[in-house]
Amino acid sequence: MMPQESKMTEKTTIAKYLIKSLQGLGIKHVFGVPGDYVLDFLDRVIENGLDFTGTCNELNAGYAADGYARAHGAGAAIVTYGVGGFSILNAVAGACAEQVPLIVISGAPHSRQKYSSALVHHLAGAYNLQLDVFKKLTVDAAVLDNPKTAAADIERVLANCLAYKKPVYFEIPVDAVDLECHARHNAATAAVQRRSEAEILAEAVKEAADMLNAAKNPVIIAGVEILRFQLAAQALKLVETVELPYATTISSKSVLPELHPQFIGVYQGAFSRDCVREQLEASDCALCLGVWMNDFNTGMFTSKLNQNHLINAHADNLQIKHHCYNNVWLGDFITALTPLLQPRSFIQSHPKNHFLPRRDYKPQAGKKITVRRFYERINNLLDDKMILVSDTGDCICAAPDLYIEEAENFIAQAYYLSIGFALPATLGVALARPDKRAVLLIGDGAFQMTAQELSTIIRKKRNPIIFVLNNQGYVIERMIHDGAYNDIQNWQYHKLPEAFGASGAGFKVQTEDELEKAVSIALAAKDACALIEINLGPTDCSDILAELGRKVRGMSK
Ligand SMILES: Cc1ncc(C[n+]2csc(CCOP(=O)(O)OP(=O)(O)O)c2C)c(N)n1
Ligand SMILES: [Mg+2]
Repeated sequence: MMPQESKMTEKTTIAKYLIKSLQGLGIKHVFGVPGDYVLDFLDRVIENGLDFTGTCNELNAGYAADGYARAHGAGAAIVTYGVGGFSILNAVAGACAEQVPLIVISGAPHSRQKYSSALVHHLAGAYNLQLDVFKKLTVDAAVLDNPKTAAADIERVLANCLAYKKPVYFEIPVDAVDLECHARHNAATAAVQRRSEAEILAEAVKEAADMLNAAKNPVIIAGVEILRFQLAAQALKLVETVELPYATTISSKSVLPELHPQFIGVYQGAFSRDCVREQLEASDCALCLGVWMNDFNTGMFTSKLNQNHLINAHADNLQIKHHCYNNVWLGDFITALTPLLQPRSFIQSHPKNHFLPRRDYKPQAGKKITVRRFYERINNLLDDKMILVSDTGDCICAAPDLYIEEAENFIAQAYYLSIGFALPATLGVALARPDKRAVLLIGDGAFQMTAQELSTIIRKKRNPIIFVLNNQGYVIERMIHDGAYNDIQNWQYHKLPEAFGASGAGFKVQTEDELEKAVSIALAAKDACALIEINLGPTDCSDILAELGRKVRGMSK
């Protein structure tokens, strides 16, 4: 697992080497909140040319860095000890669950105080408590207090972050920031290769190829690991070489382009559109590439994919029917499998039916806006210059039906599902991808969790179009189990841009023509953010949410 060796070393400092290593990963923007234990490190960050974006709290810094990582490959957040470190934890848990390479850097008290057990501020218990907690949610962690080992620690921790696509943690005591250390010249932090065992790979590939070649109507399901491990080009090559129809899941929506003749739709078990479900469940061989079979991706475990017809490849192992192969790396499997498959004729194997969500949309003056009509309008708004970000709530239930033309233009925390993720994540996406315009769908409940970050979006002059779906509370919970606890204070959401310093960027929409007007102003103001508040009935929701509510209600009985 060690990066490539190089004997040339150069004199640097712990802080400078960590910053240079982040820059080596292509990171230009970092997020966080200052505090006395991290100020010297933040000075080095700024002096060495990283853009530090201060967020309103640490949780939001974590979400912003997560969004940046999803859009860019890796992201970093910088916090102070204790109060900052413990505040960011839910974002780290989300990155751990969703396999996102999020790098957390925390300042820490002077080493002398640690060794004398001085009762310094922000200490919640033992000095190593924060490190111990982070170790549970990260793939690797290091305290950078020893100049002899710091450079190697930095390289190892970052290499593991990228290899396993999991969060990592660094802690730097204030006295260690400027300690001199020797680091390898041009250390290739990213040079970690995941490998397969050749004989196991060959046997697995042969069995999979025989099964696929003998099948009458095979299909491919492209999963989220294709996205995380940057295997989309290889997966698309396989799909196009063999001309098989493919589907995705909500976690992997848009991992391959949806504007493609072989695309069937998003599969979610019984929640899928009929034409998607029928083709997948009638298939006599489904090749699943990096699919997470969790509750949300399988329509609350209603999926009826026959285990006897499944080839289920994950990052490091592969299951065919009822047996497993270990030490088979997904990238190697796809590359080795492609030439062994007999190409089908497109006419014979192309999807019998795609789910085509885009319909003509003509606004009707004075007509109250509904959930169904709103998403019809969104489907006519999205294009290949936009990245759609969705929070948890009815919007993620409606998302399978939204049409994302180009690959990798959809971002959501579709498994961990922490509400409020998407607004700060949009800040990260907007900084990582200035070439695209972010479009955010977020419920009023989720928005109230992390709303302050709208002010950072405005401060950083980003231009997302933010739709706040105001149904006066938690409609997803209302559909599952209603009670007064699902109602929230009805904010004047459209007034917030002005309160945060952006005049003319807020719109309140009650009718279809008001939506039209707001959208056209937002599109014309290409460089400014817009917040469009959509006023919906308290139980108006998507078909999928209505079905999910029935299912979850049934499960709890
Ligand atoms: C941090 C967090 N707390 C609580 C929940 C449980 N939860 C899931 S959806 C939801 C309501 C979301 O409301 P809103 O954002 O308004 O979307 P809507 O359901 O109304 O479309 C809640 C509270 C959660 N997923 N994450
Ligand atoms: Mg709501």
